[in-house]
Amino acid sequence: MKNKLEEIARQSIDAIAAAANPEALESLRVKYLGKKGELSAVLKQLGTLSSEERPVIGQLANEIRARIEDTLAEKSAALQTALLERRLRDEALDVTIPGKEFAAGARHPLRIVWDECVDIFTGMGFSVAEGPEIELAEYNFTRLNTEEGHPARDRQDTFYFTDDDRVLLRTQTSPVQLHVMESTRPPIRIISPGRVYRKDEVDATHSPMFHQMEGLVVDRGITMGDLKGTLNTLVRRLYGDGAKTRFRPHHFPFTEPSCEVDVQCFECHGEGCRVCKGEGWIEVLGAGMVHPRVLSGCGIDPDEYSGFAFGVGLERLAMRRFNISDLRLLFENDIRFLSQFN
Ligand code: 2NL
Repeated sequence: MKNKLEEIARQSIDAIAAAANPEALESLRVKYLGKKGELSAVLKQLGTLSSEERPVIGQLANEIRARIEDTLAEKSAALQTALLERRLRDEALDVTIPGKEFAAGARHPLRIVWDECVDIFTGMGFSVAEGPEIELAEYNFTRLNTEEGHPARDRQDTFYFTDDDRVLLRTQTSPVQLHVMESTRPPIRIISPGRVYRKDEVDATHSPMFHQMEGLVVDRGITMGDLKGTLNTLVRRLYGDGAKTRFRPHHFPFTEPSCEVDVQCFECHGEGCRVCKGEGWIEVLGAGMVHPRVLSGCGIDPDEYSGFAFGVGLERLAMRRFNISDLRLLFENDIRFLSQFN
């Protein structure tokens, strides 16, 4: 029995030394020291020994149990340390490695002028109104004093969805303003930036989809003076405090009177040059006093209220601001082009 005990001691201590992880160690503890383990199996036979042998073997068994327990504890501590060292090594953070570079995005040039116009007008108390790009011809044309048969409604120029020419892609953002006039009482001060569509062939200055920002003010006693003051502010914020403007008579069906607003050429100061094509002036936007028929069509009494409205093309604004010669560059999403505007 003594031999058997020493055999268990030797085997278990070798096995513990070879254990690779805490789980293996635990199963060795069960195998040698557990209730059904090898040491218990030997101790169960103590009764078969003589009364002289029993205490000697019993003492030896206890010593061996203690030795195995110590060995297990030592090995357990060693495994924990090794595990910790391994984790420290594997999860080490090298704070000297340079950070990963990532490219910061830049706003699209159109978005830059869009945001700028929104800033200028919200600063003057305007709200931003948006609406659907699919509209009724009723709102895109008829209620804007543009009757059936008017050249602007031509199928050559407008994307109609239906054969009866009732539903279309809006050609201007004015329908948004009509919806606002129908649903709210004056005073109204809104701008409506957004996409508009016209059946144009693509070239350096035309695209079937482009962006417009219209504005509308309706209240008691609104005059051409309010129009001029507001649009002069816009032009000076866009082109600098010294910018000179010119309000030139024009015609739009939805305003009366109507005008186009020019800014004096910033390149030649009115002398005439390549930038202004010899004109000395550069056209910026169209505007006018809202036609009384447009007001009454929205349930606003033109005897009580008056208003002004205007429309700006955002592509043209961006092209001039950033000296972009071909409009197509704005829609090709070439990152080499877009990353230049920051
Ligand atoms: C341009 C300039 C313009 C308007 C748009 C407008 C909107 C309503 C009533 C009256 Cl709801 N007018 N918008 C007015 C004048 C000019 O756009 O060059 N358009 C072709």
